[in-house]
Amino acid sequence: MSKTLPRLTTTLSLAALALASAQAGAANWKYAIEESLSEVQGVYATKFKEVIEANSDHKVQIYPFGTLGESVDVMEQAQAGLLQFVDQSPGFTGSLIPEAQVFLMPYVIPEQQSEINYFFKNSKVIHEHFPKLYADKGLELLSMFPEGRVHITTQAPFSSPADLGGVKVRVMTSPLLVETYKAFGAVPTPLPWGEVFGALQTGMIQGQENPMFYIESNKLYEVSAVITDIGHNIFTTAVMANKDFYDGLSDADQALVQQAIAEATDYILDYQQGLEAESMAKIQAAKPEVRFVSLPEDQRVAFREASAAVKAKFVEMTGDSGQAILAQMEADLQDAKGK
Ligand code: 6CS
Repeated sequence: MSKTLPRLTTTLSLAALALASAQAGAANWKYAIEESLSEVQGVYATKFKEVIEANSDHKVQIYPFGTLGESVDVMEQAQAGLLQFVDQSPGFTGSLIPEAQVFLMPYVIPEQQSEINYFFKNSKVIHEHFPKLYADKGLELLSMFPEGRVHITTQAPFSSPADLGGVKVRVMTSPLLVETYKAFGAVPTPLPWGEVFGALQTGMIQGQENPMFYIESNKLYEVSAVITDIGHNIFTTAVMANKDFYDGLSDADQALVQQAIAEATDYILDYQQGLEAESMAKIQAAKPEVRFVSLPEDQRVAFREASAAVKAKFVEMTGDSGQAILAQMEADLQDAKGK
């Protein structure tokens, strides 16, 4: 036997040990989203994954919509610790954390993109108040970001709440969205996302609301005649981690997660510049007869006035806690003015 063999064996076992310990520190994190990889939540999650994987031995596996169930199923899996990260929008979180519905209230968020971005990056309501509410549900709130202005698809044009009388409009499952569309004169129909296209196709519902990119990527225009902007809201979403998992991470890994979240948030705000116009152009090319309507200000007034009842409902649903959230949000939006 060669005398060098024991030394070689030692060297090899040291290398194996180093590899094993690196692997012990290397984790596989599961991250579920409500959209496909090429849609806004998917682009965000992909950037997050890139930053994590470029700066550690960890791997991030992204589960797009449809792979693990509907949004509510995925949230249960995240709360149970089966998933480490989850993206869920307040339109669904509203039944778990009623205060999250503040993001659904019509005519509250400004229309100016720079103000919207400033609000999402700097507001106290998002960075100080909501983390406590999410923590109570076993979730570490990592980020909230906008996904674009919400548009309403219908089969016929409308210019007033009276025109929406009897029109069944699908909403996400938040009770506040139901109140919103009641106030807007329509018949709100809460449905999980997976049922929306079929319900439009069969005429079970006549309309729904979503950002333009989502109307385009899911071909909702194929089962709609009119796409209307009444300027009532933007679509907000949130990324969270299972709280026990997050609390159990080393300081270095928590810092890494925060770095990936910060980079993904900057990236997604930038990524969405021009996305609405591009999506509109694609819809126009695919179905030239689709009618785009932007309600003039004098016709928006009736919808703005109707939204006062929604604010009252929000306060009724959330009590003192919701009122404090609303007051902080209004102060943050005031601070974002002109930014
Ligand atoms: O309307 C919905 O249910 C979906 N809309 C968007 C933009 N993202 C995910 C959500 O499931």
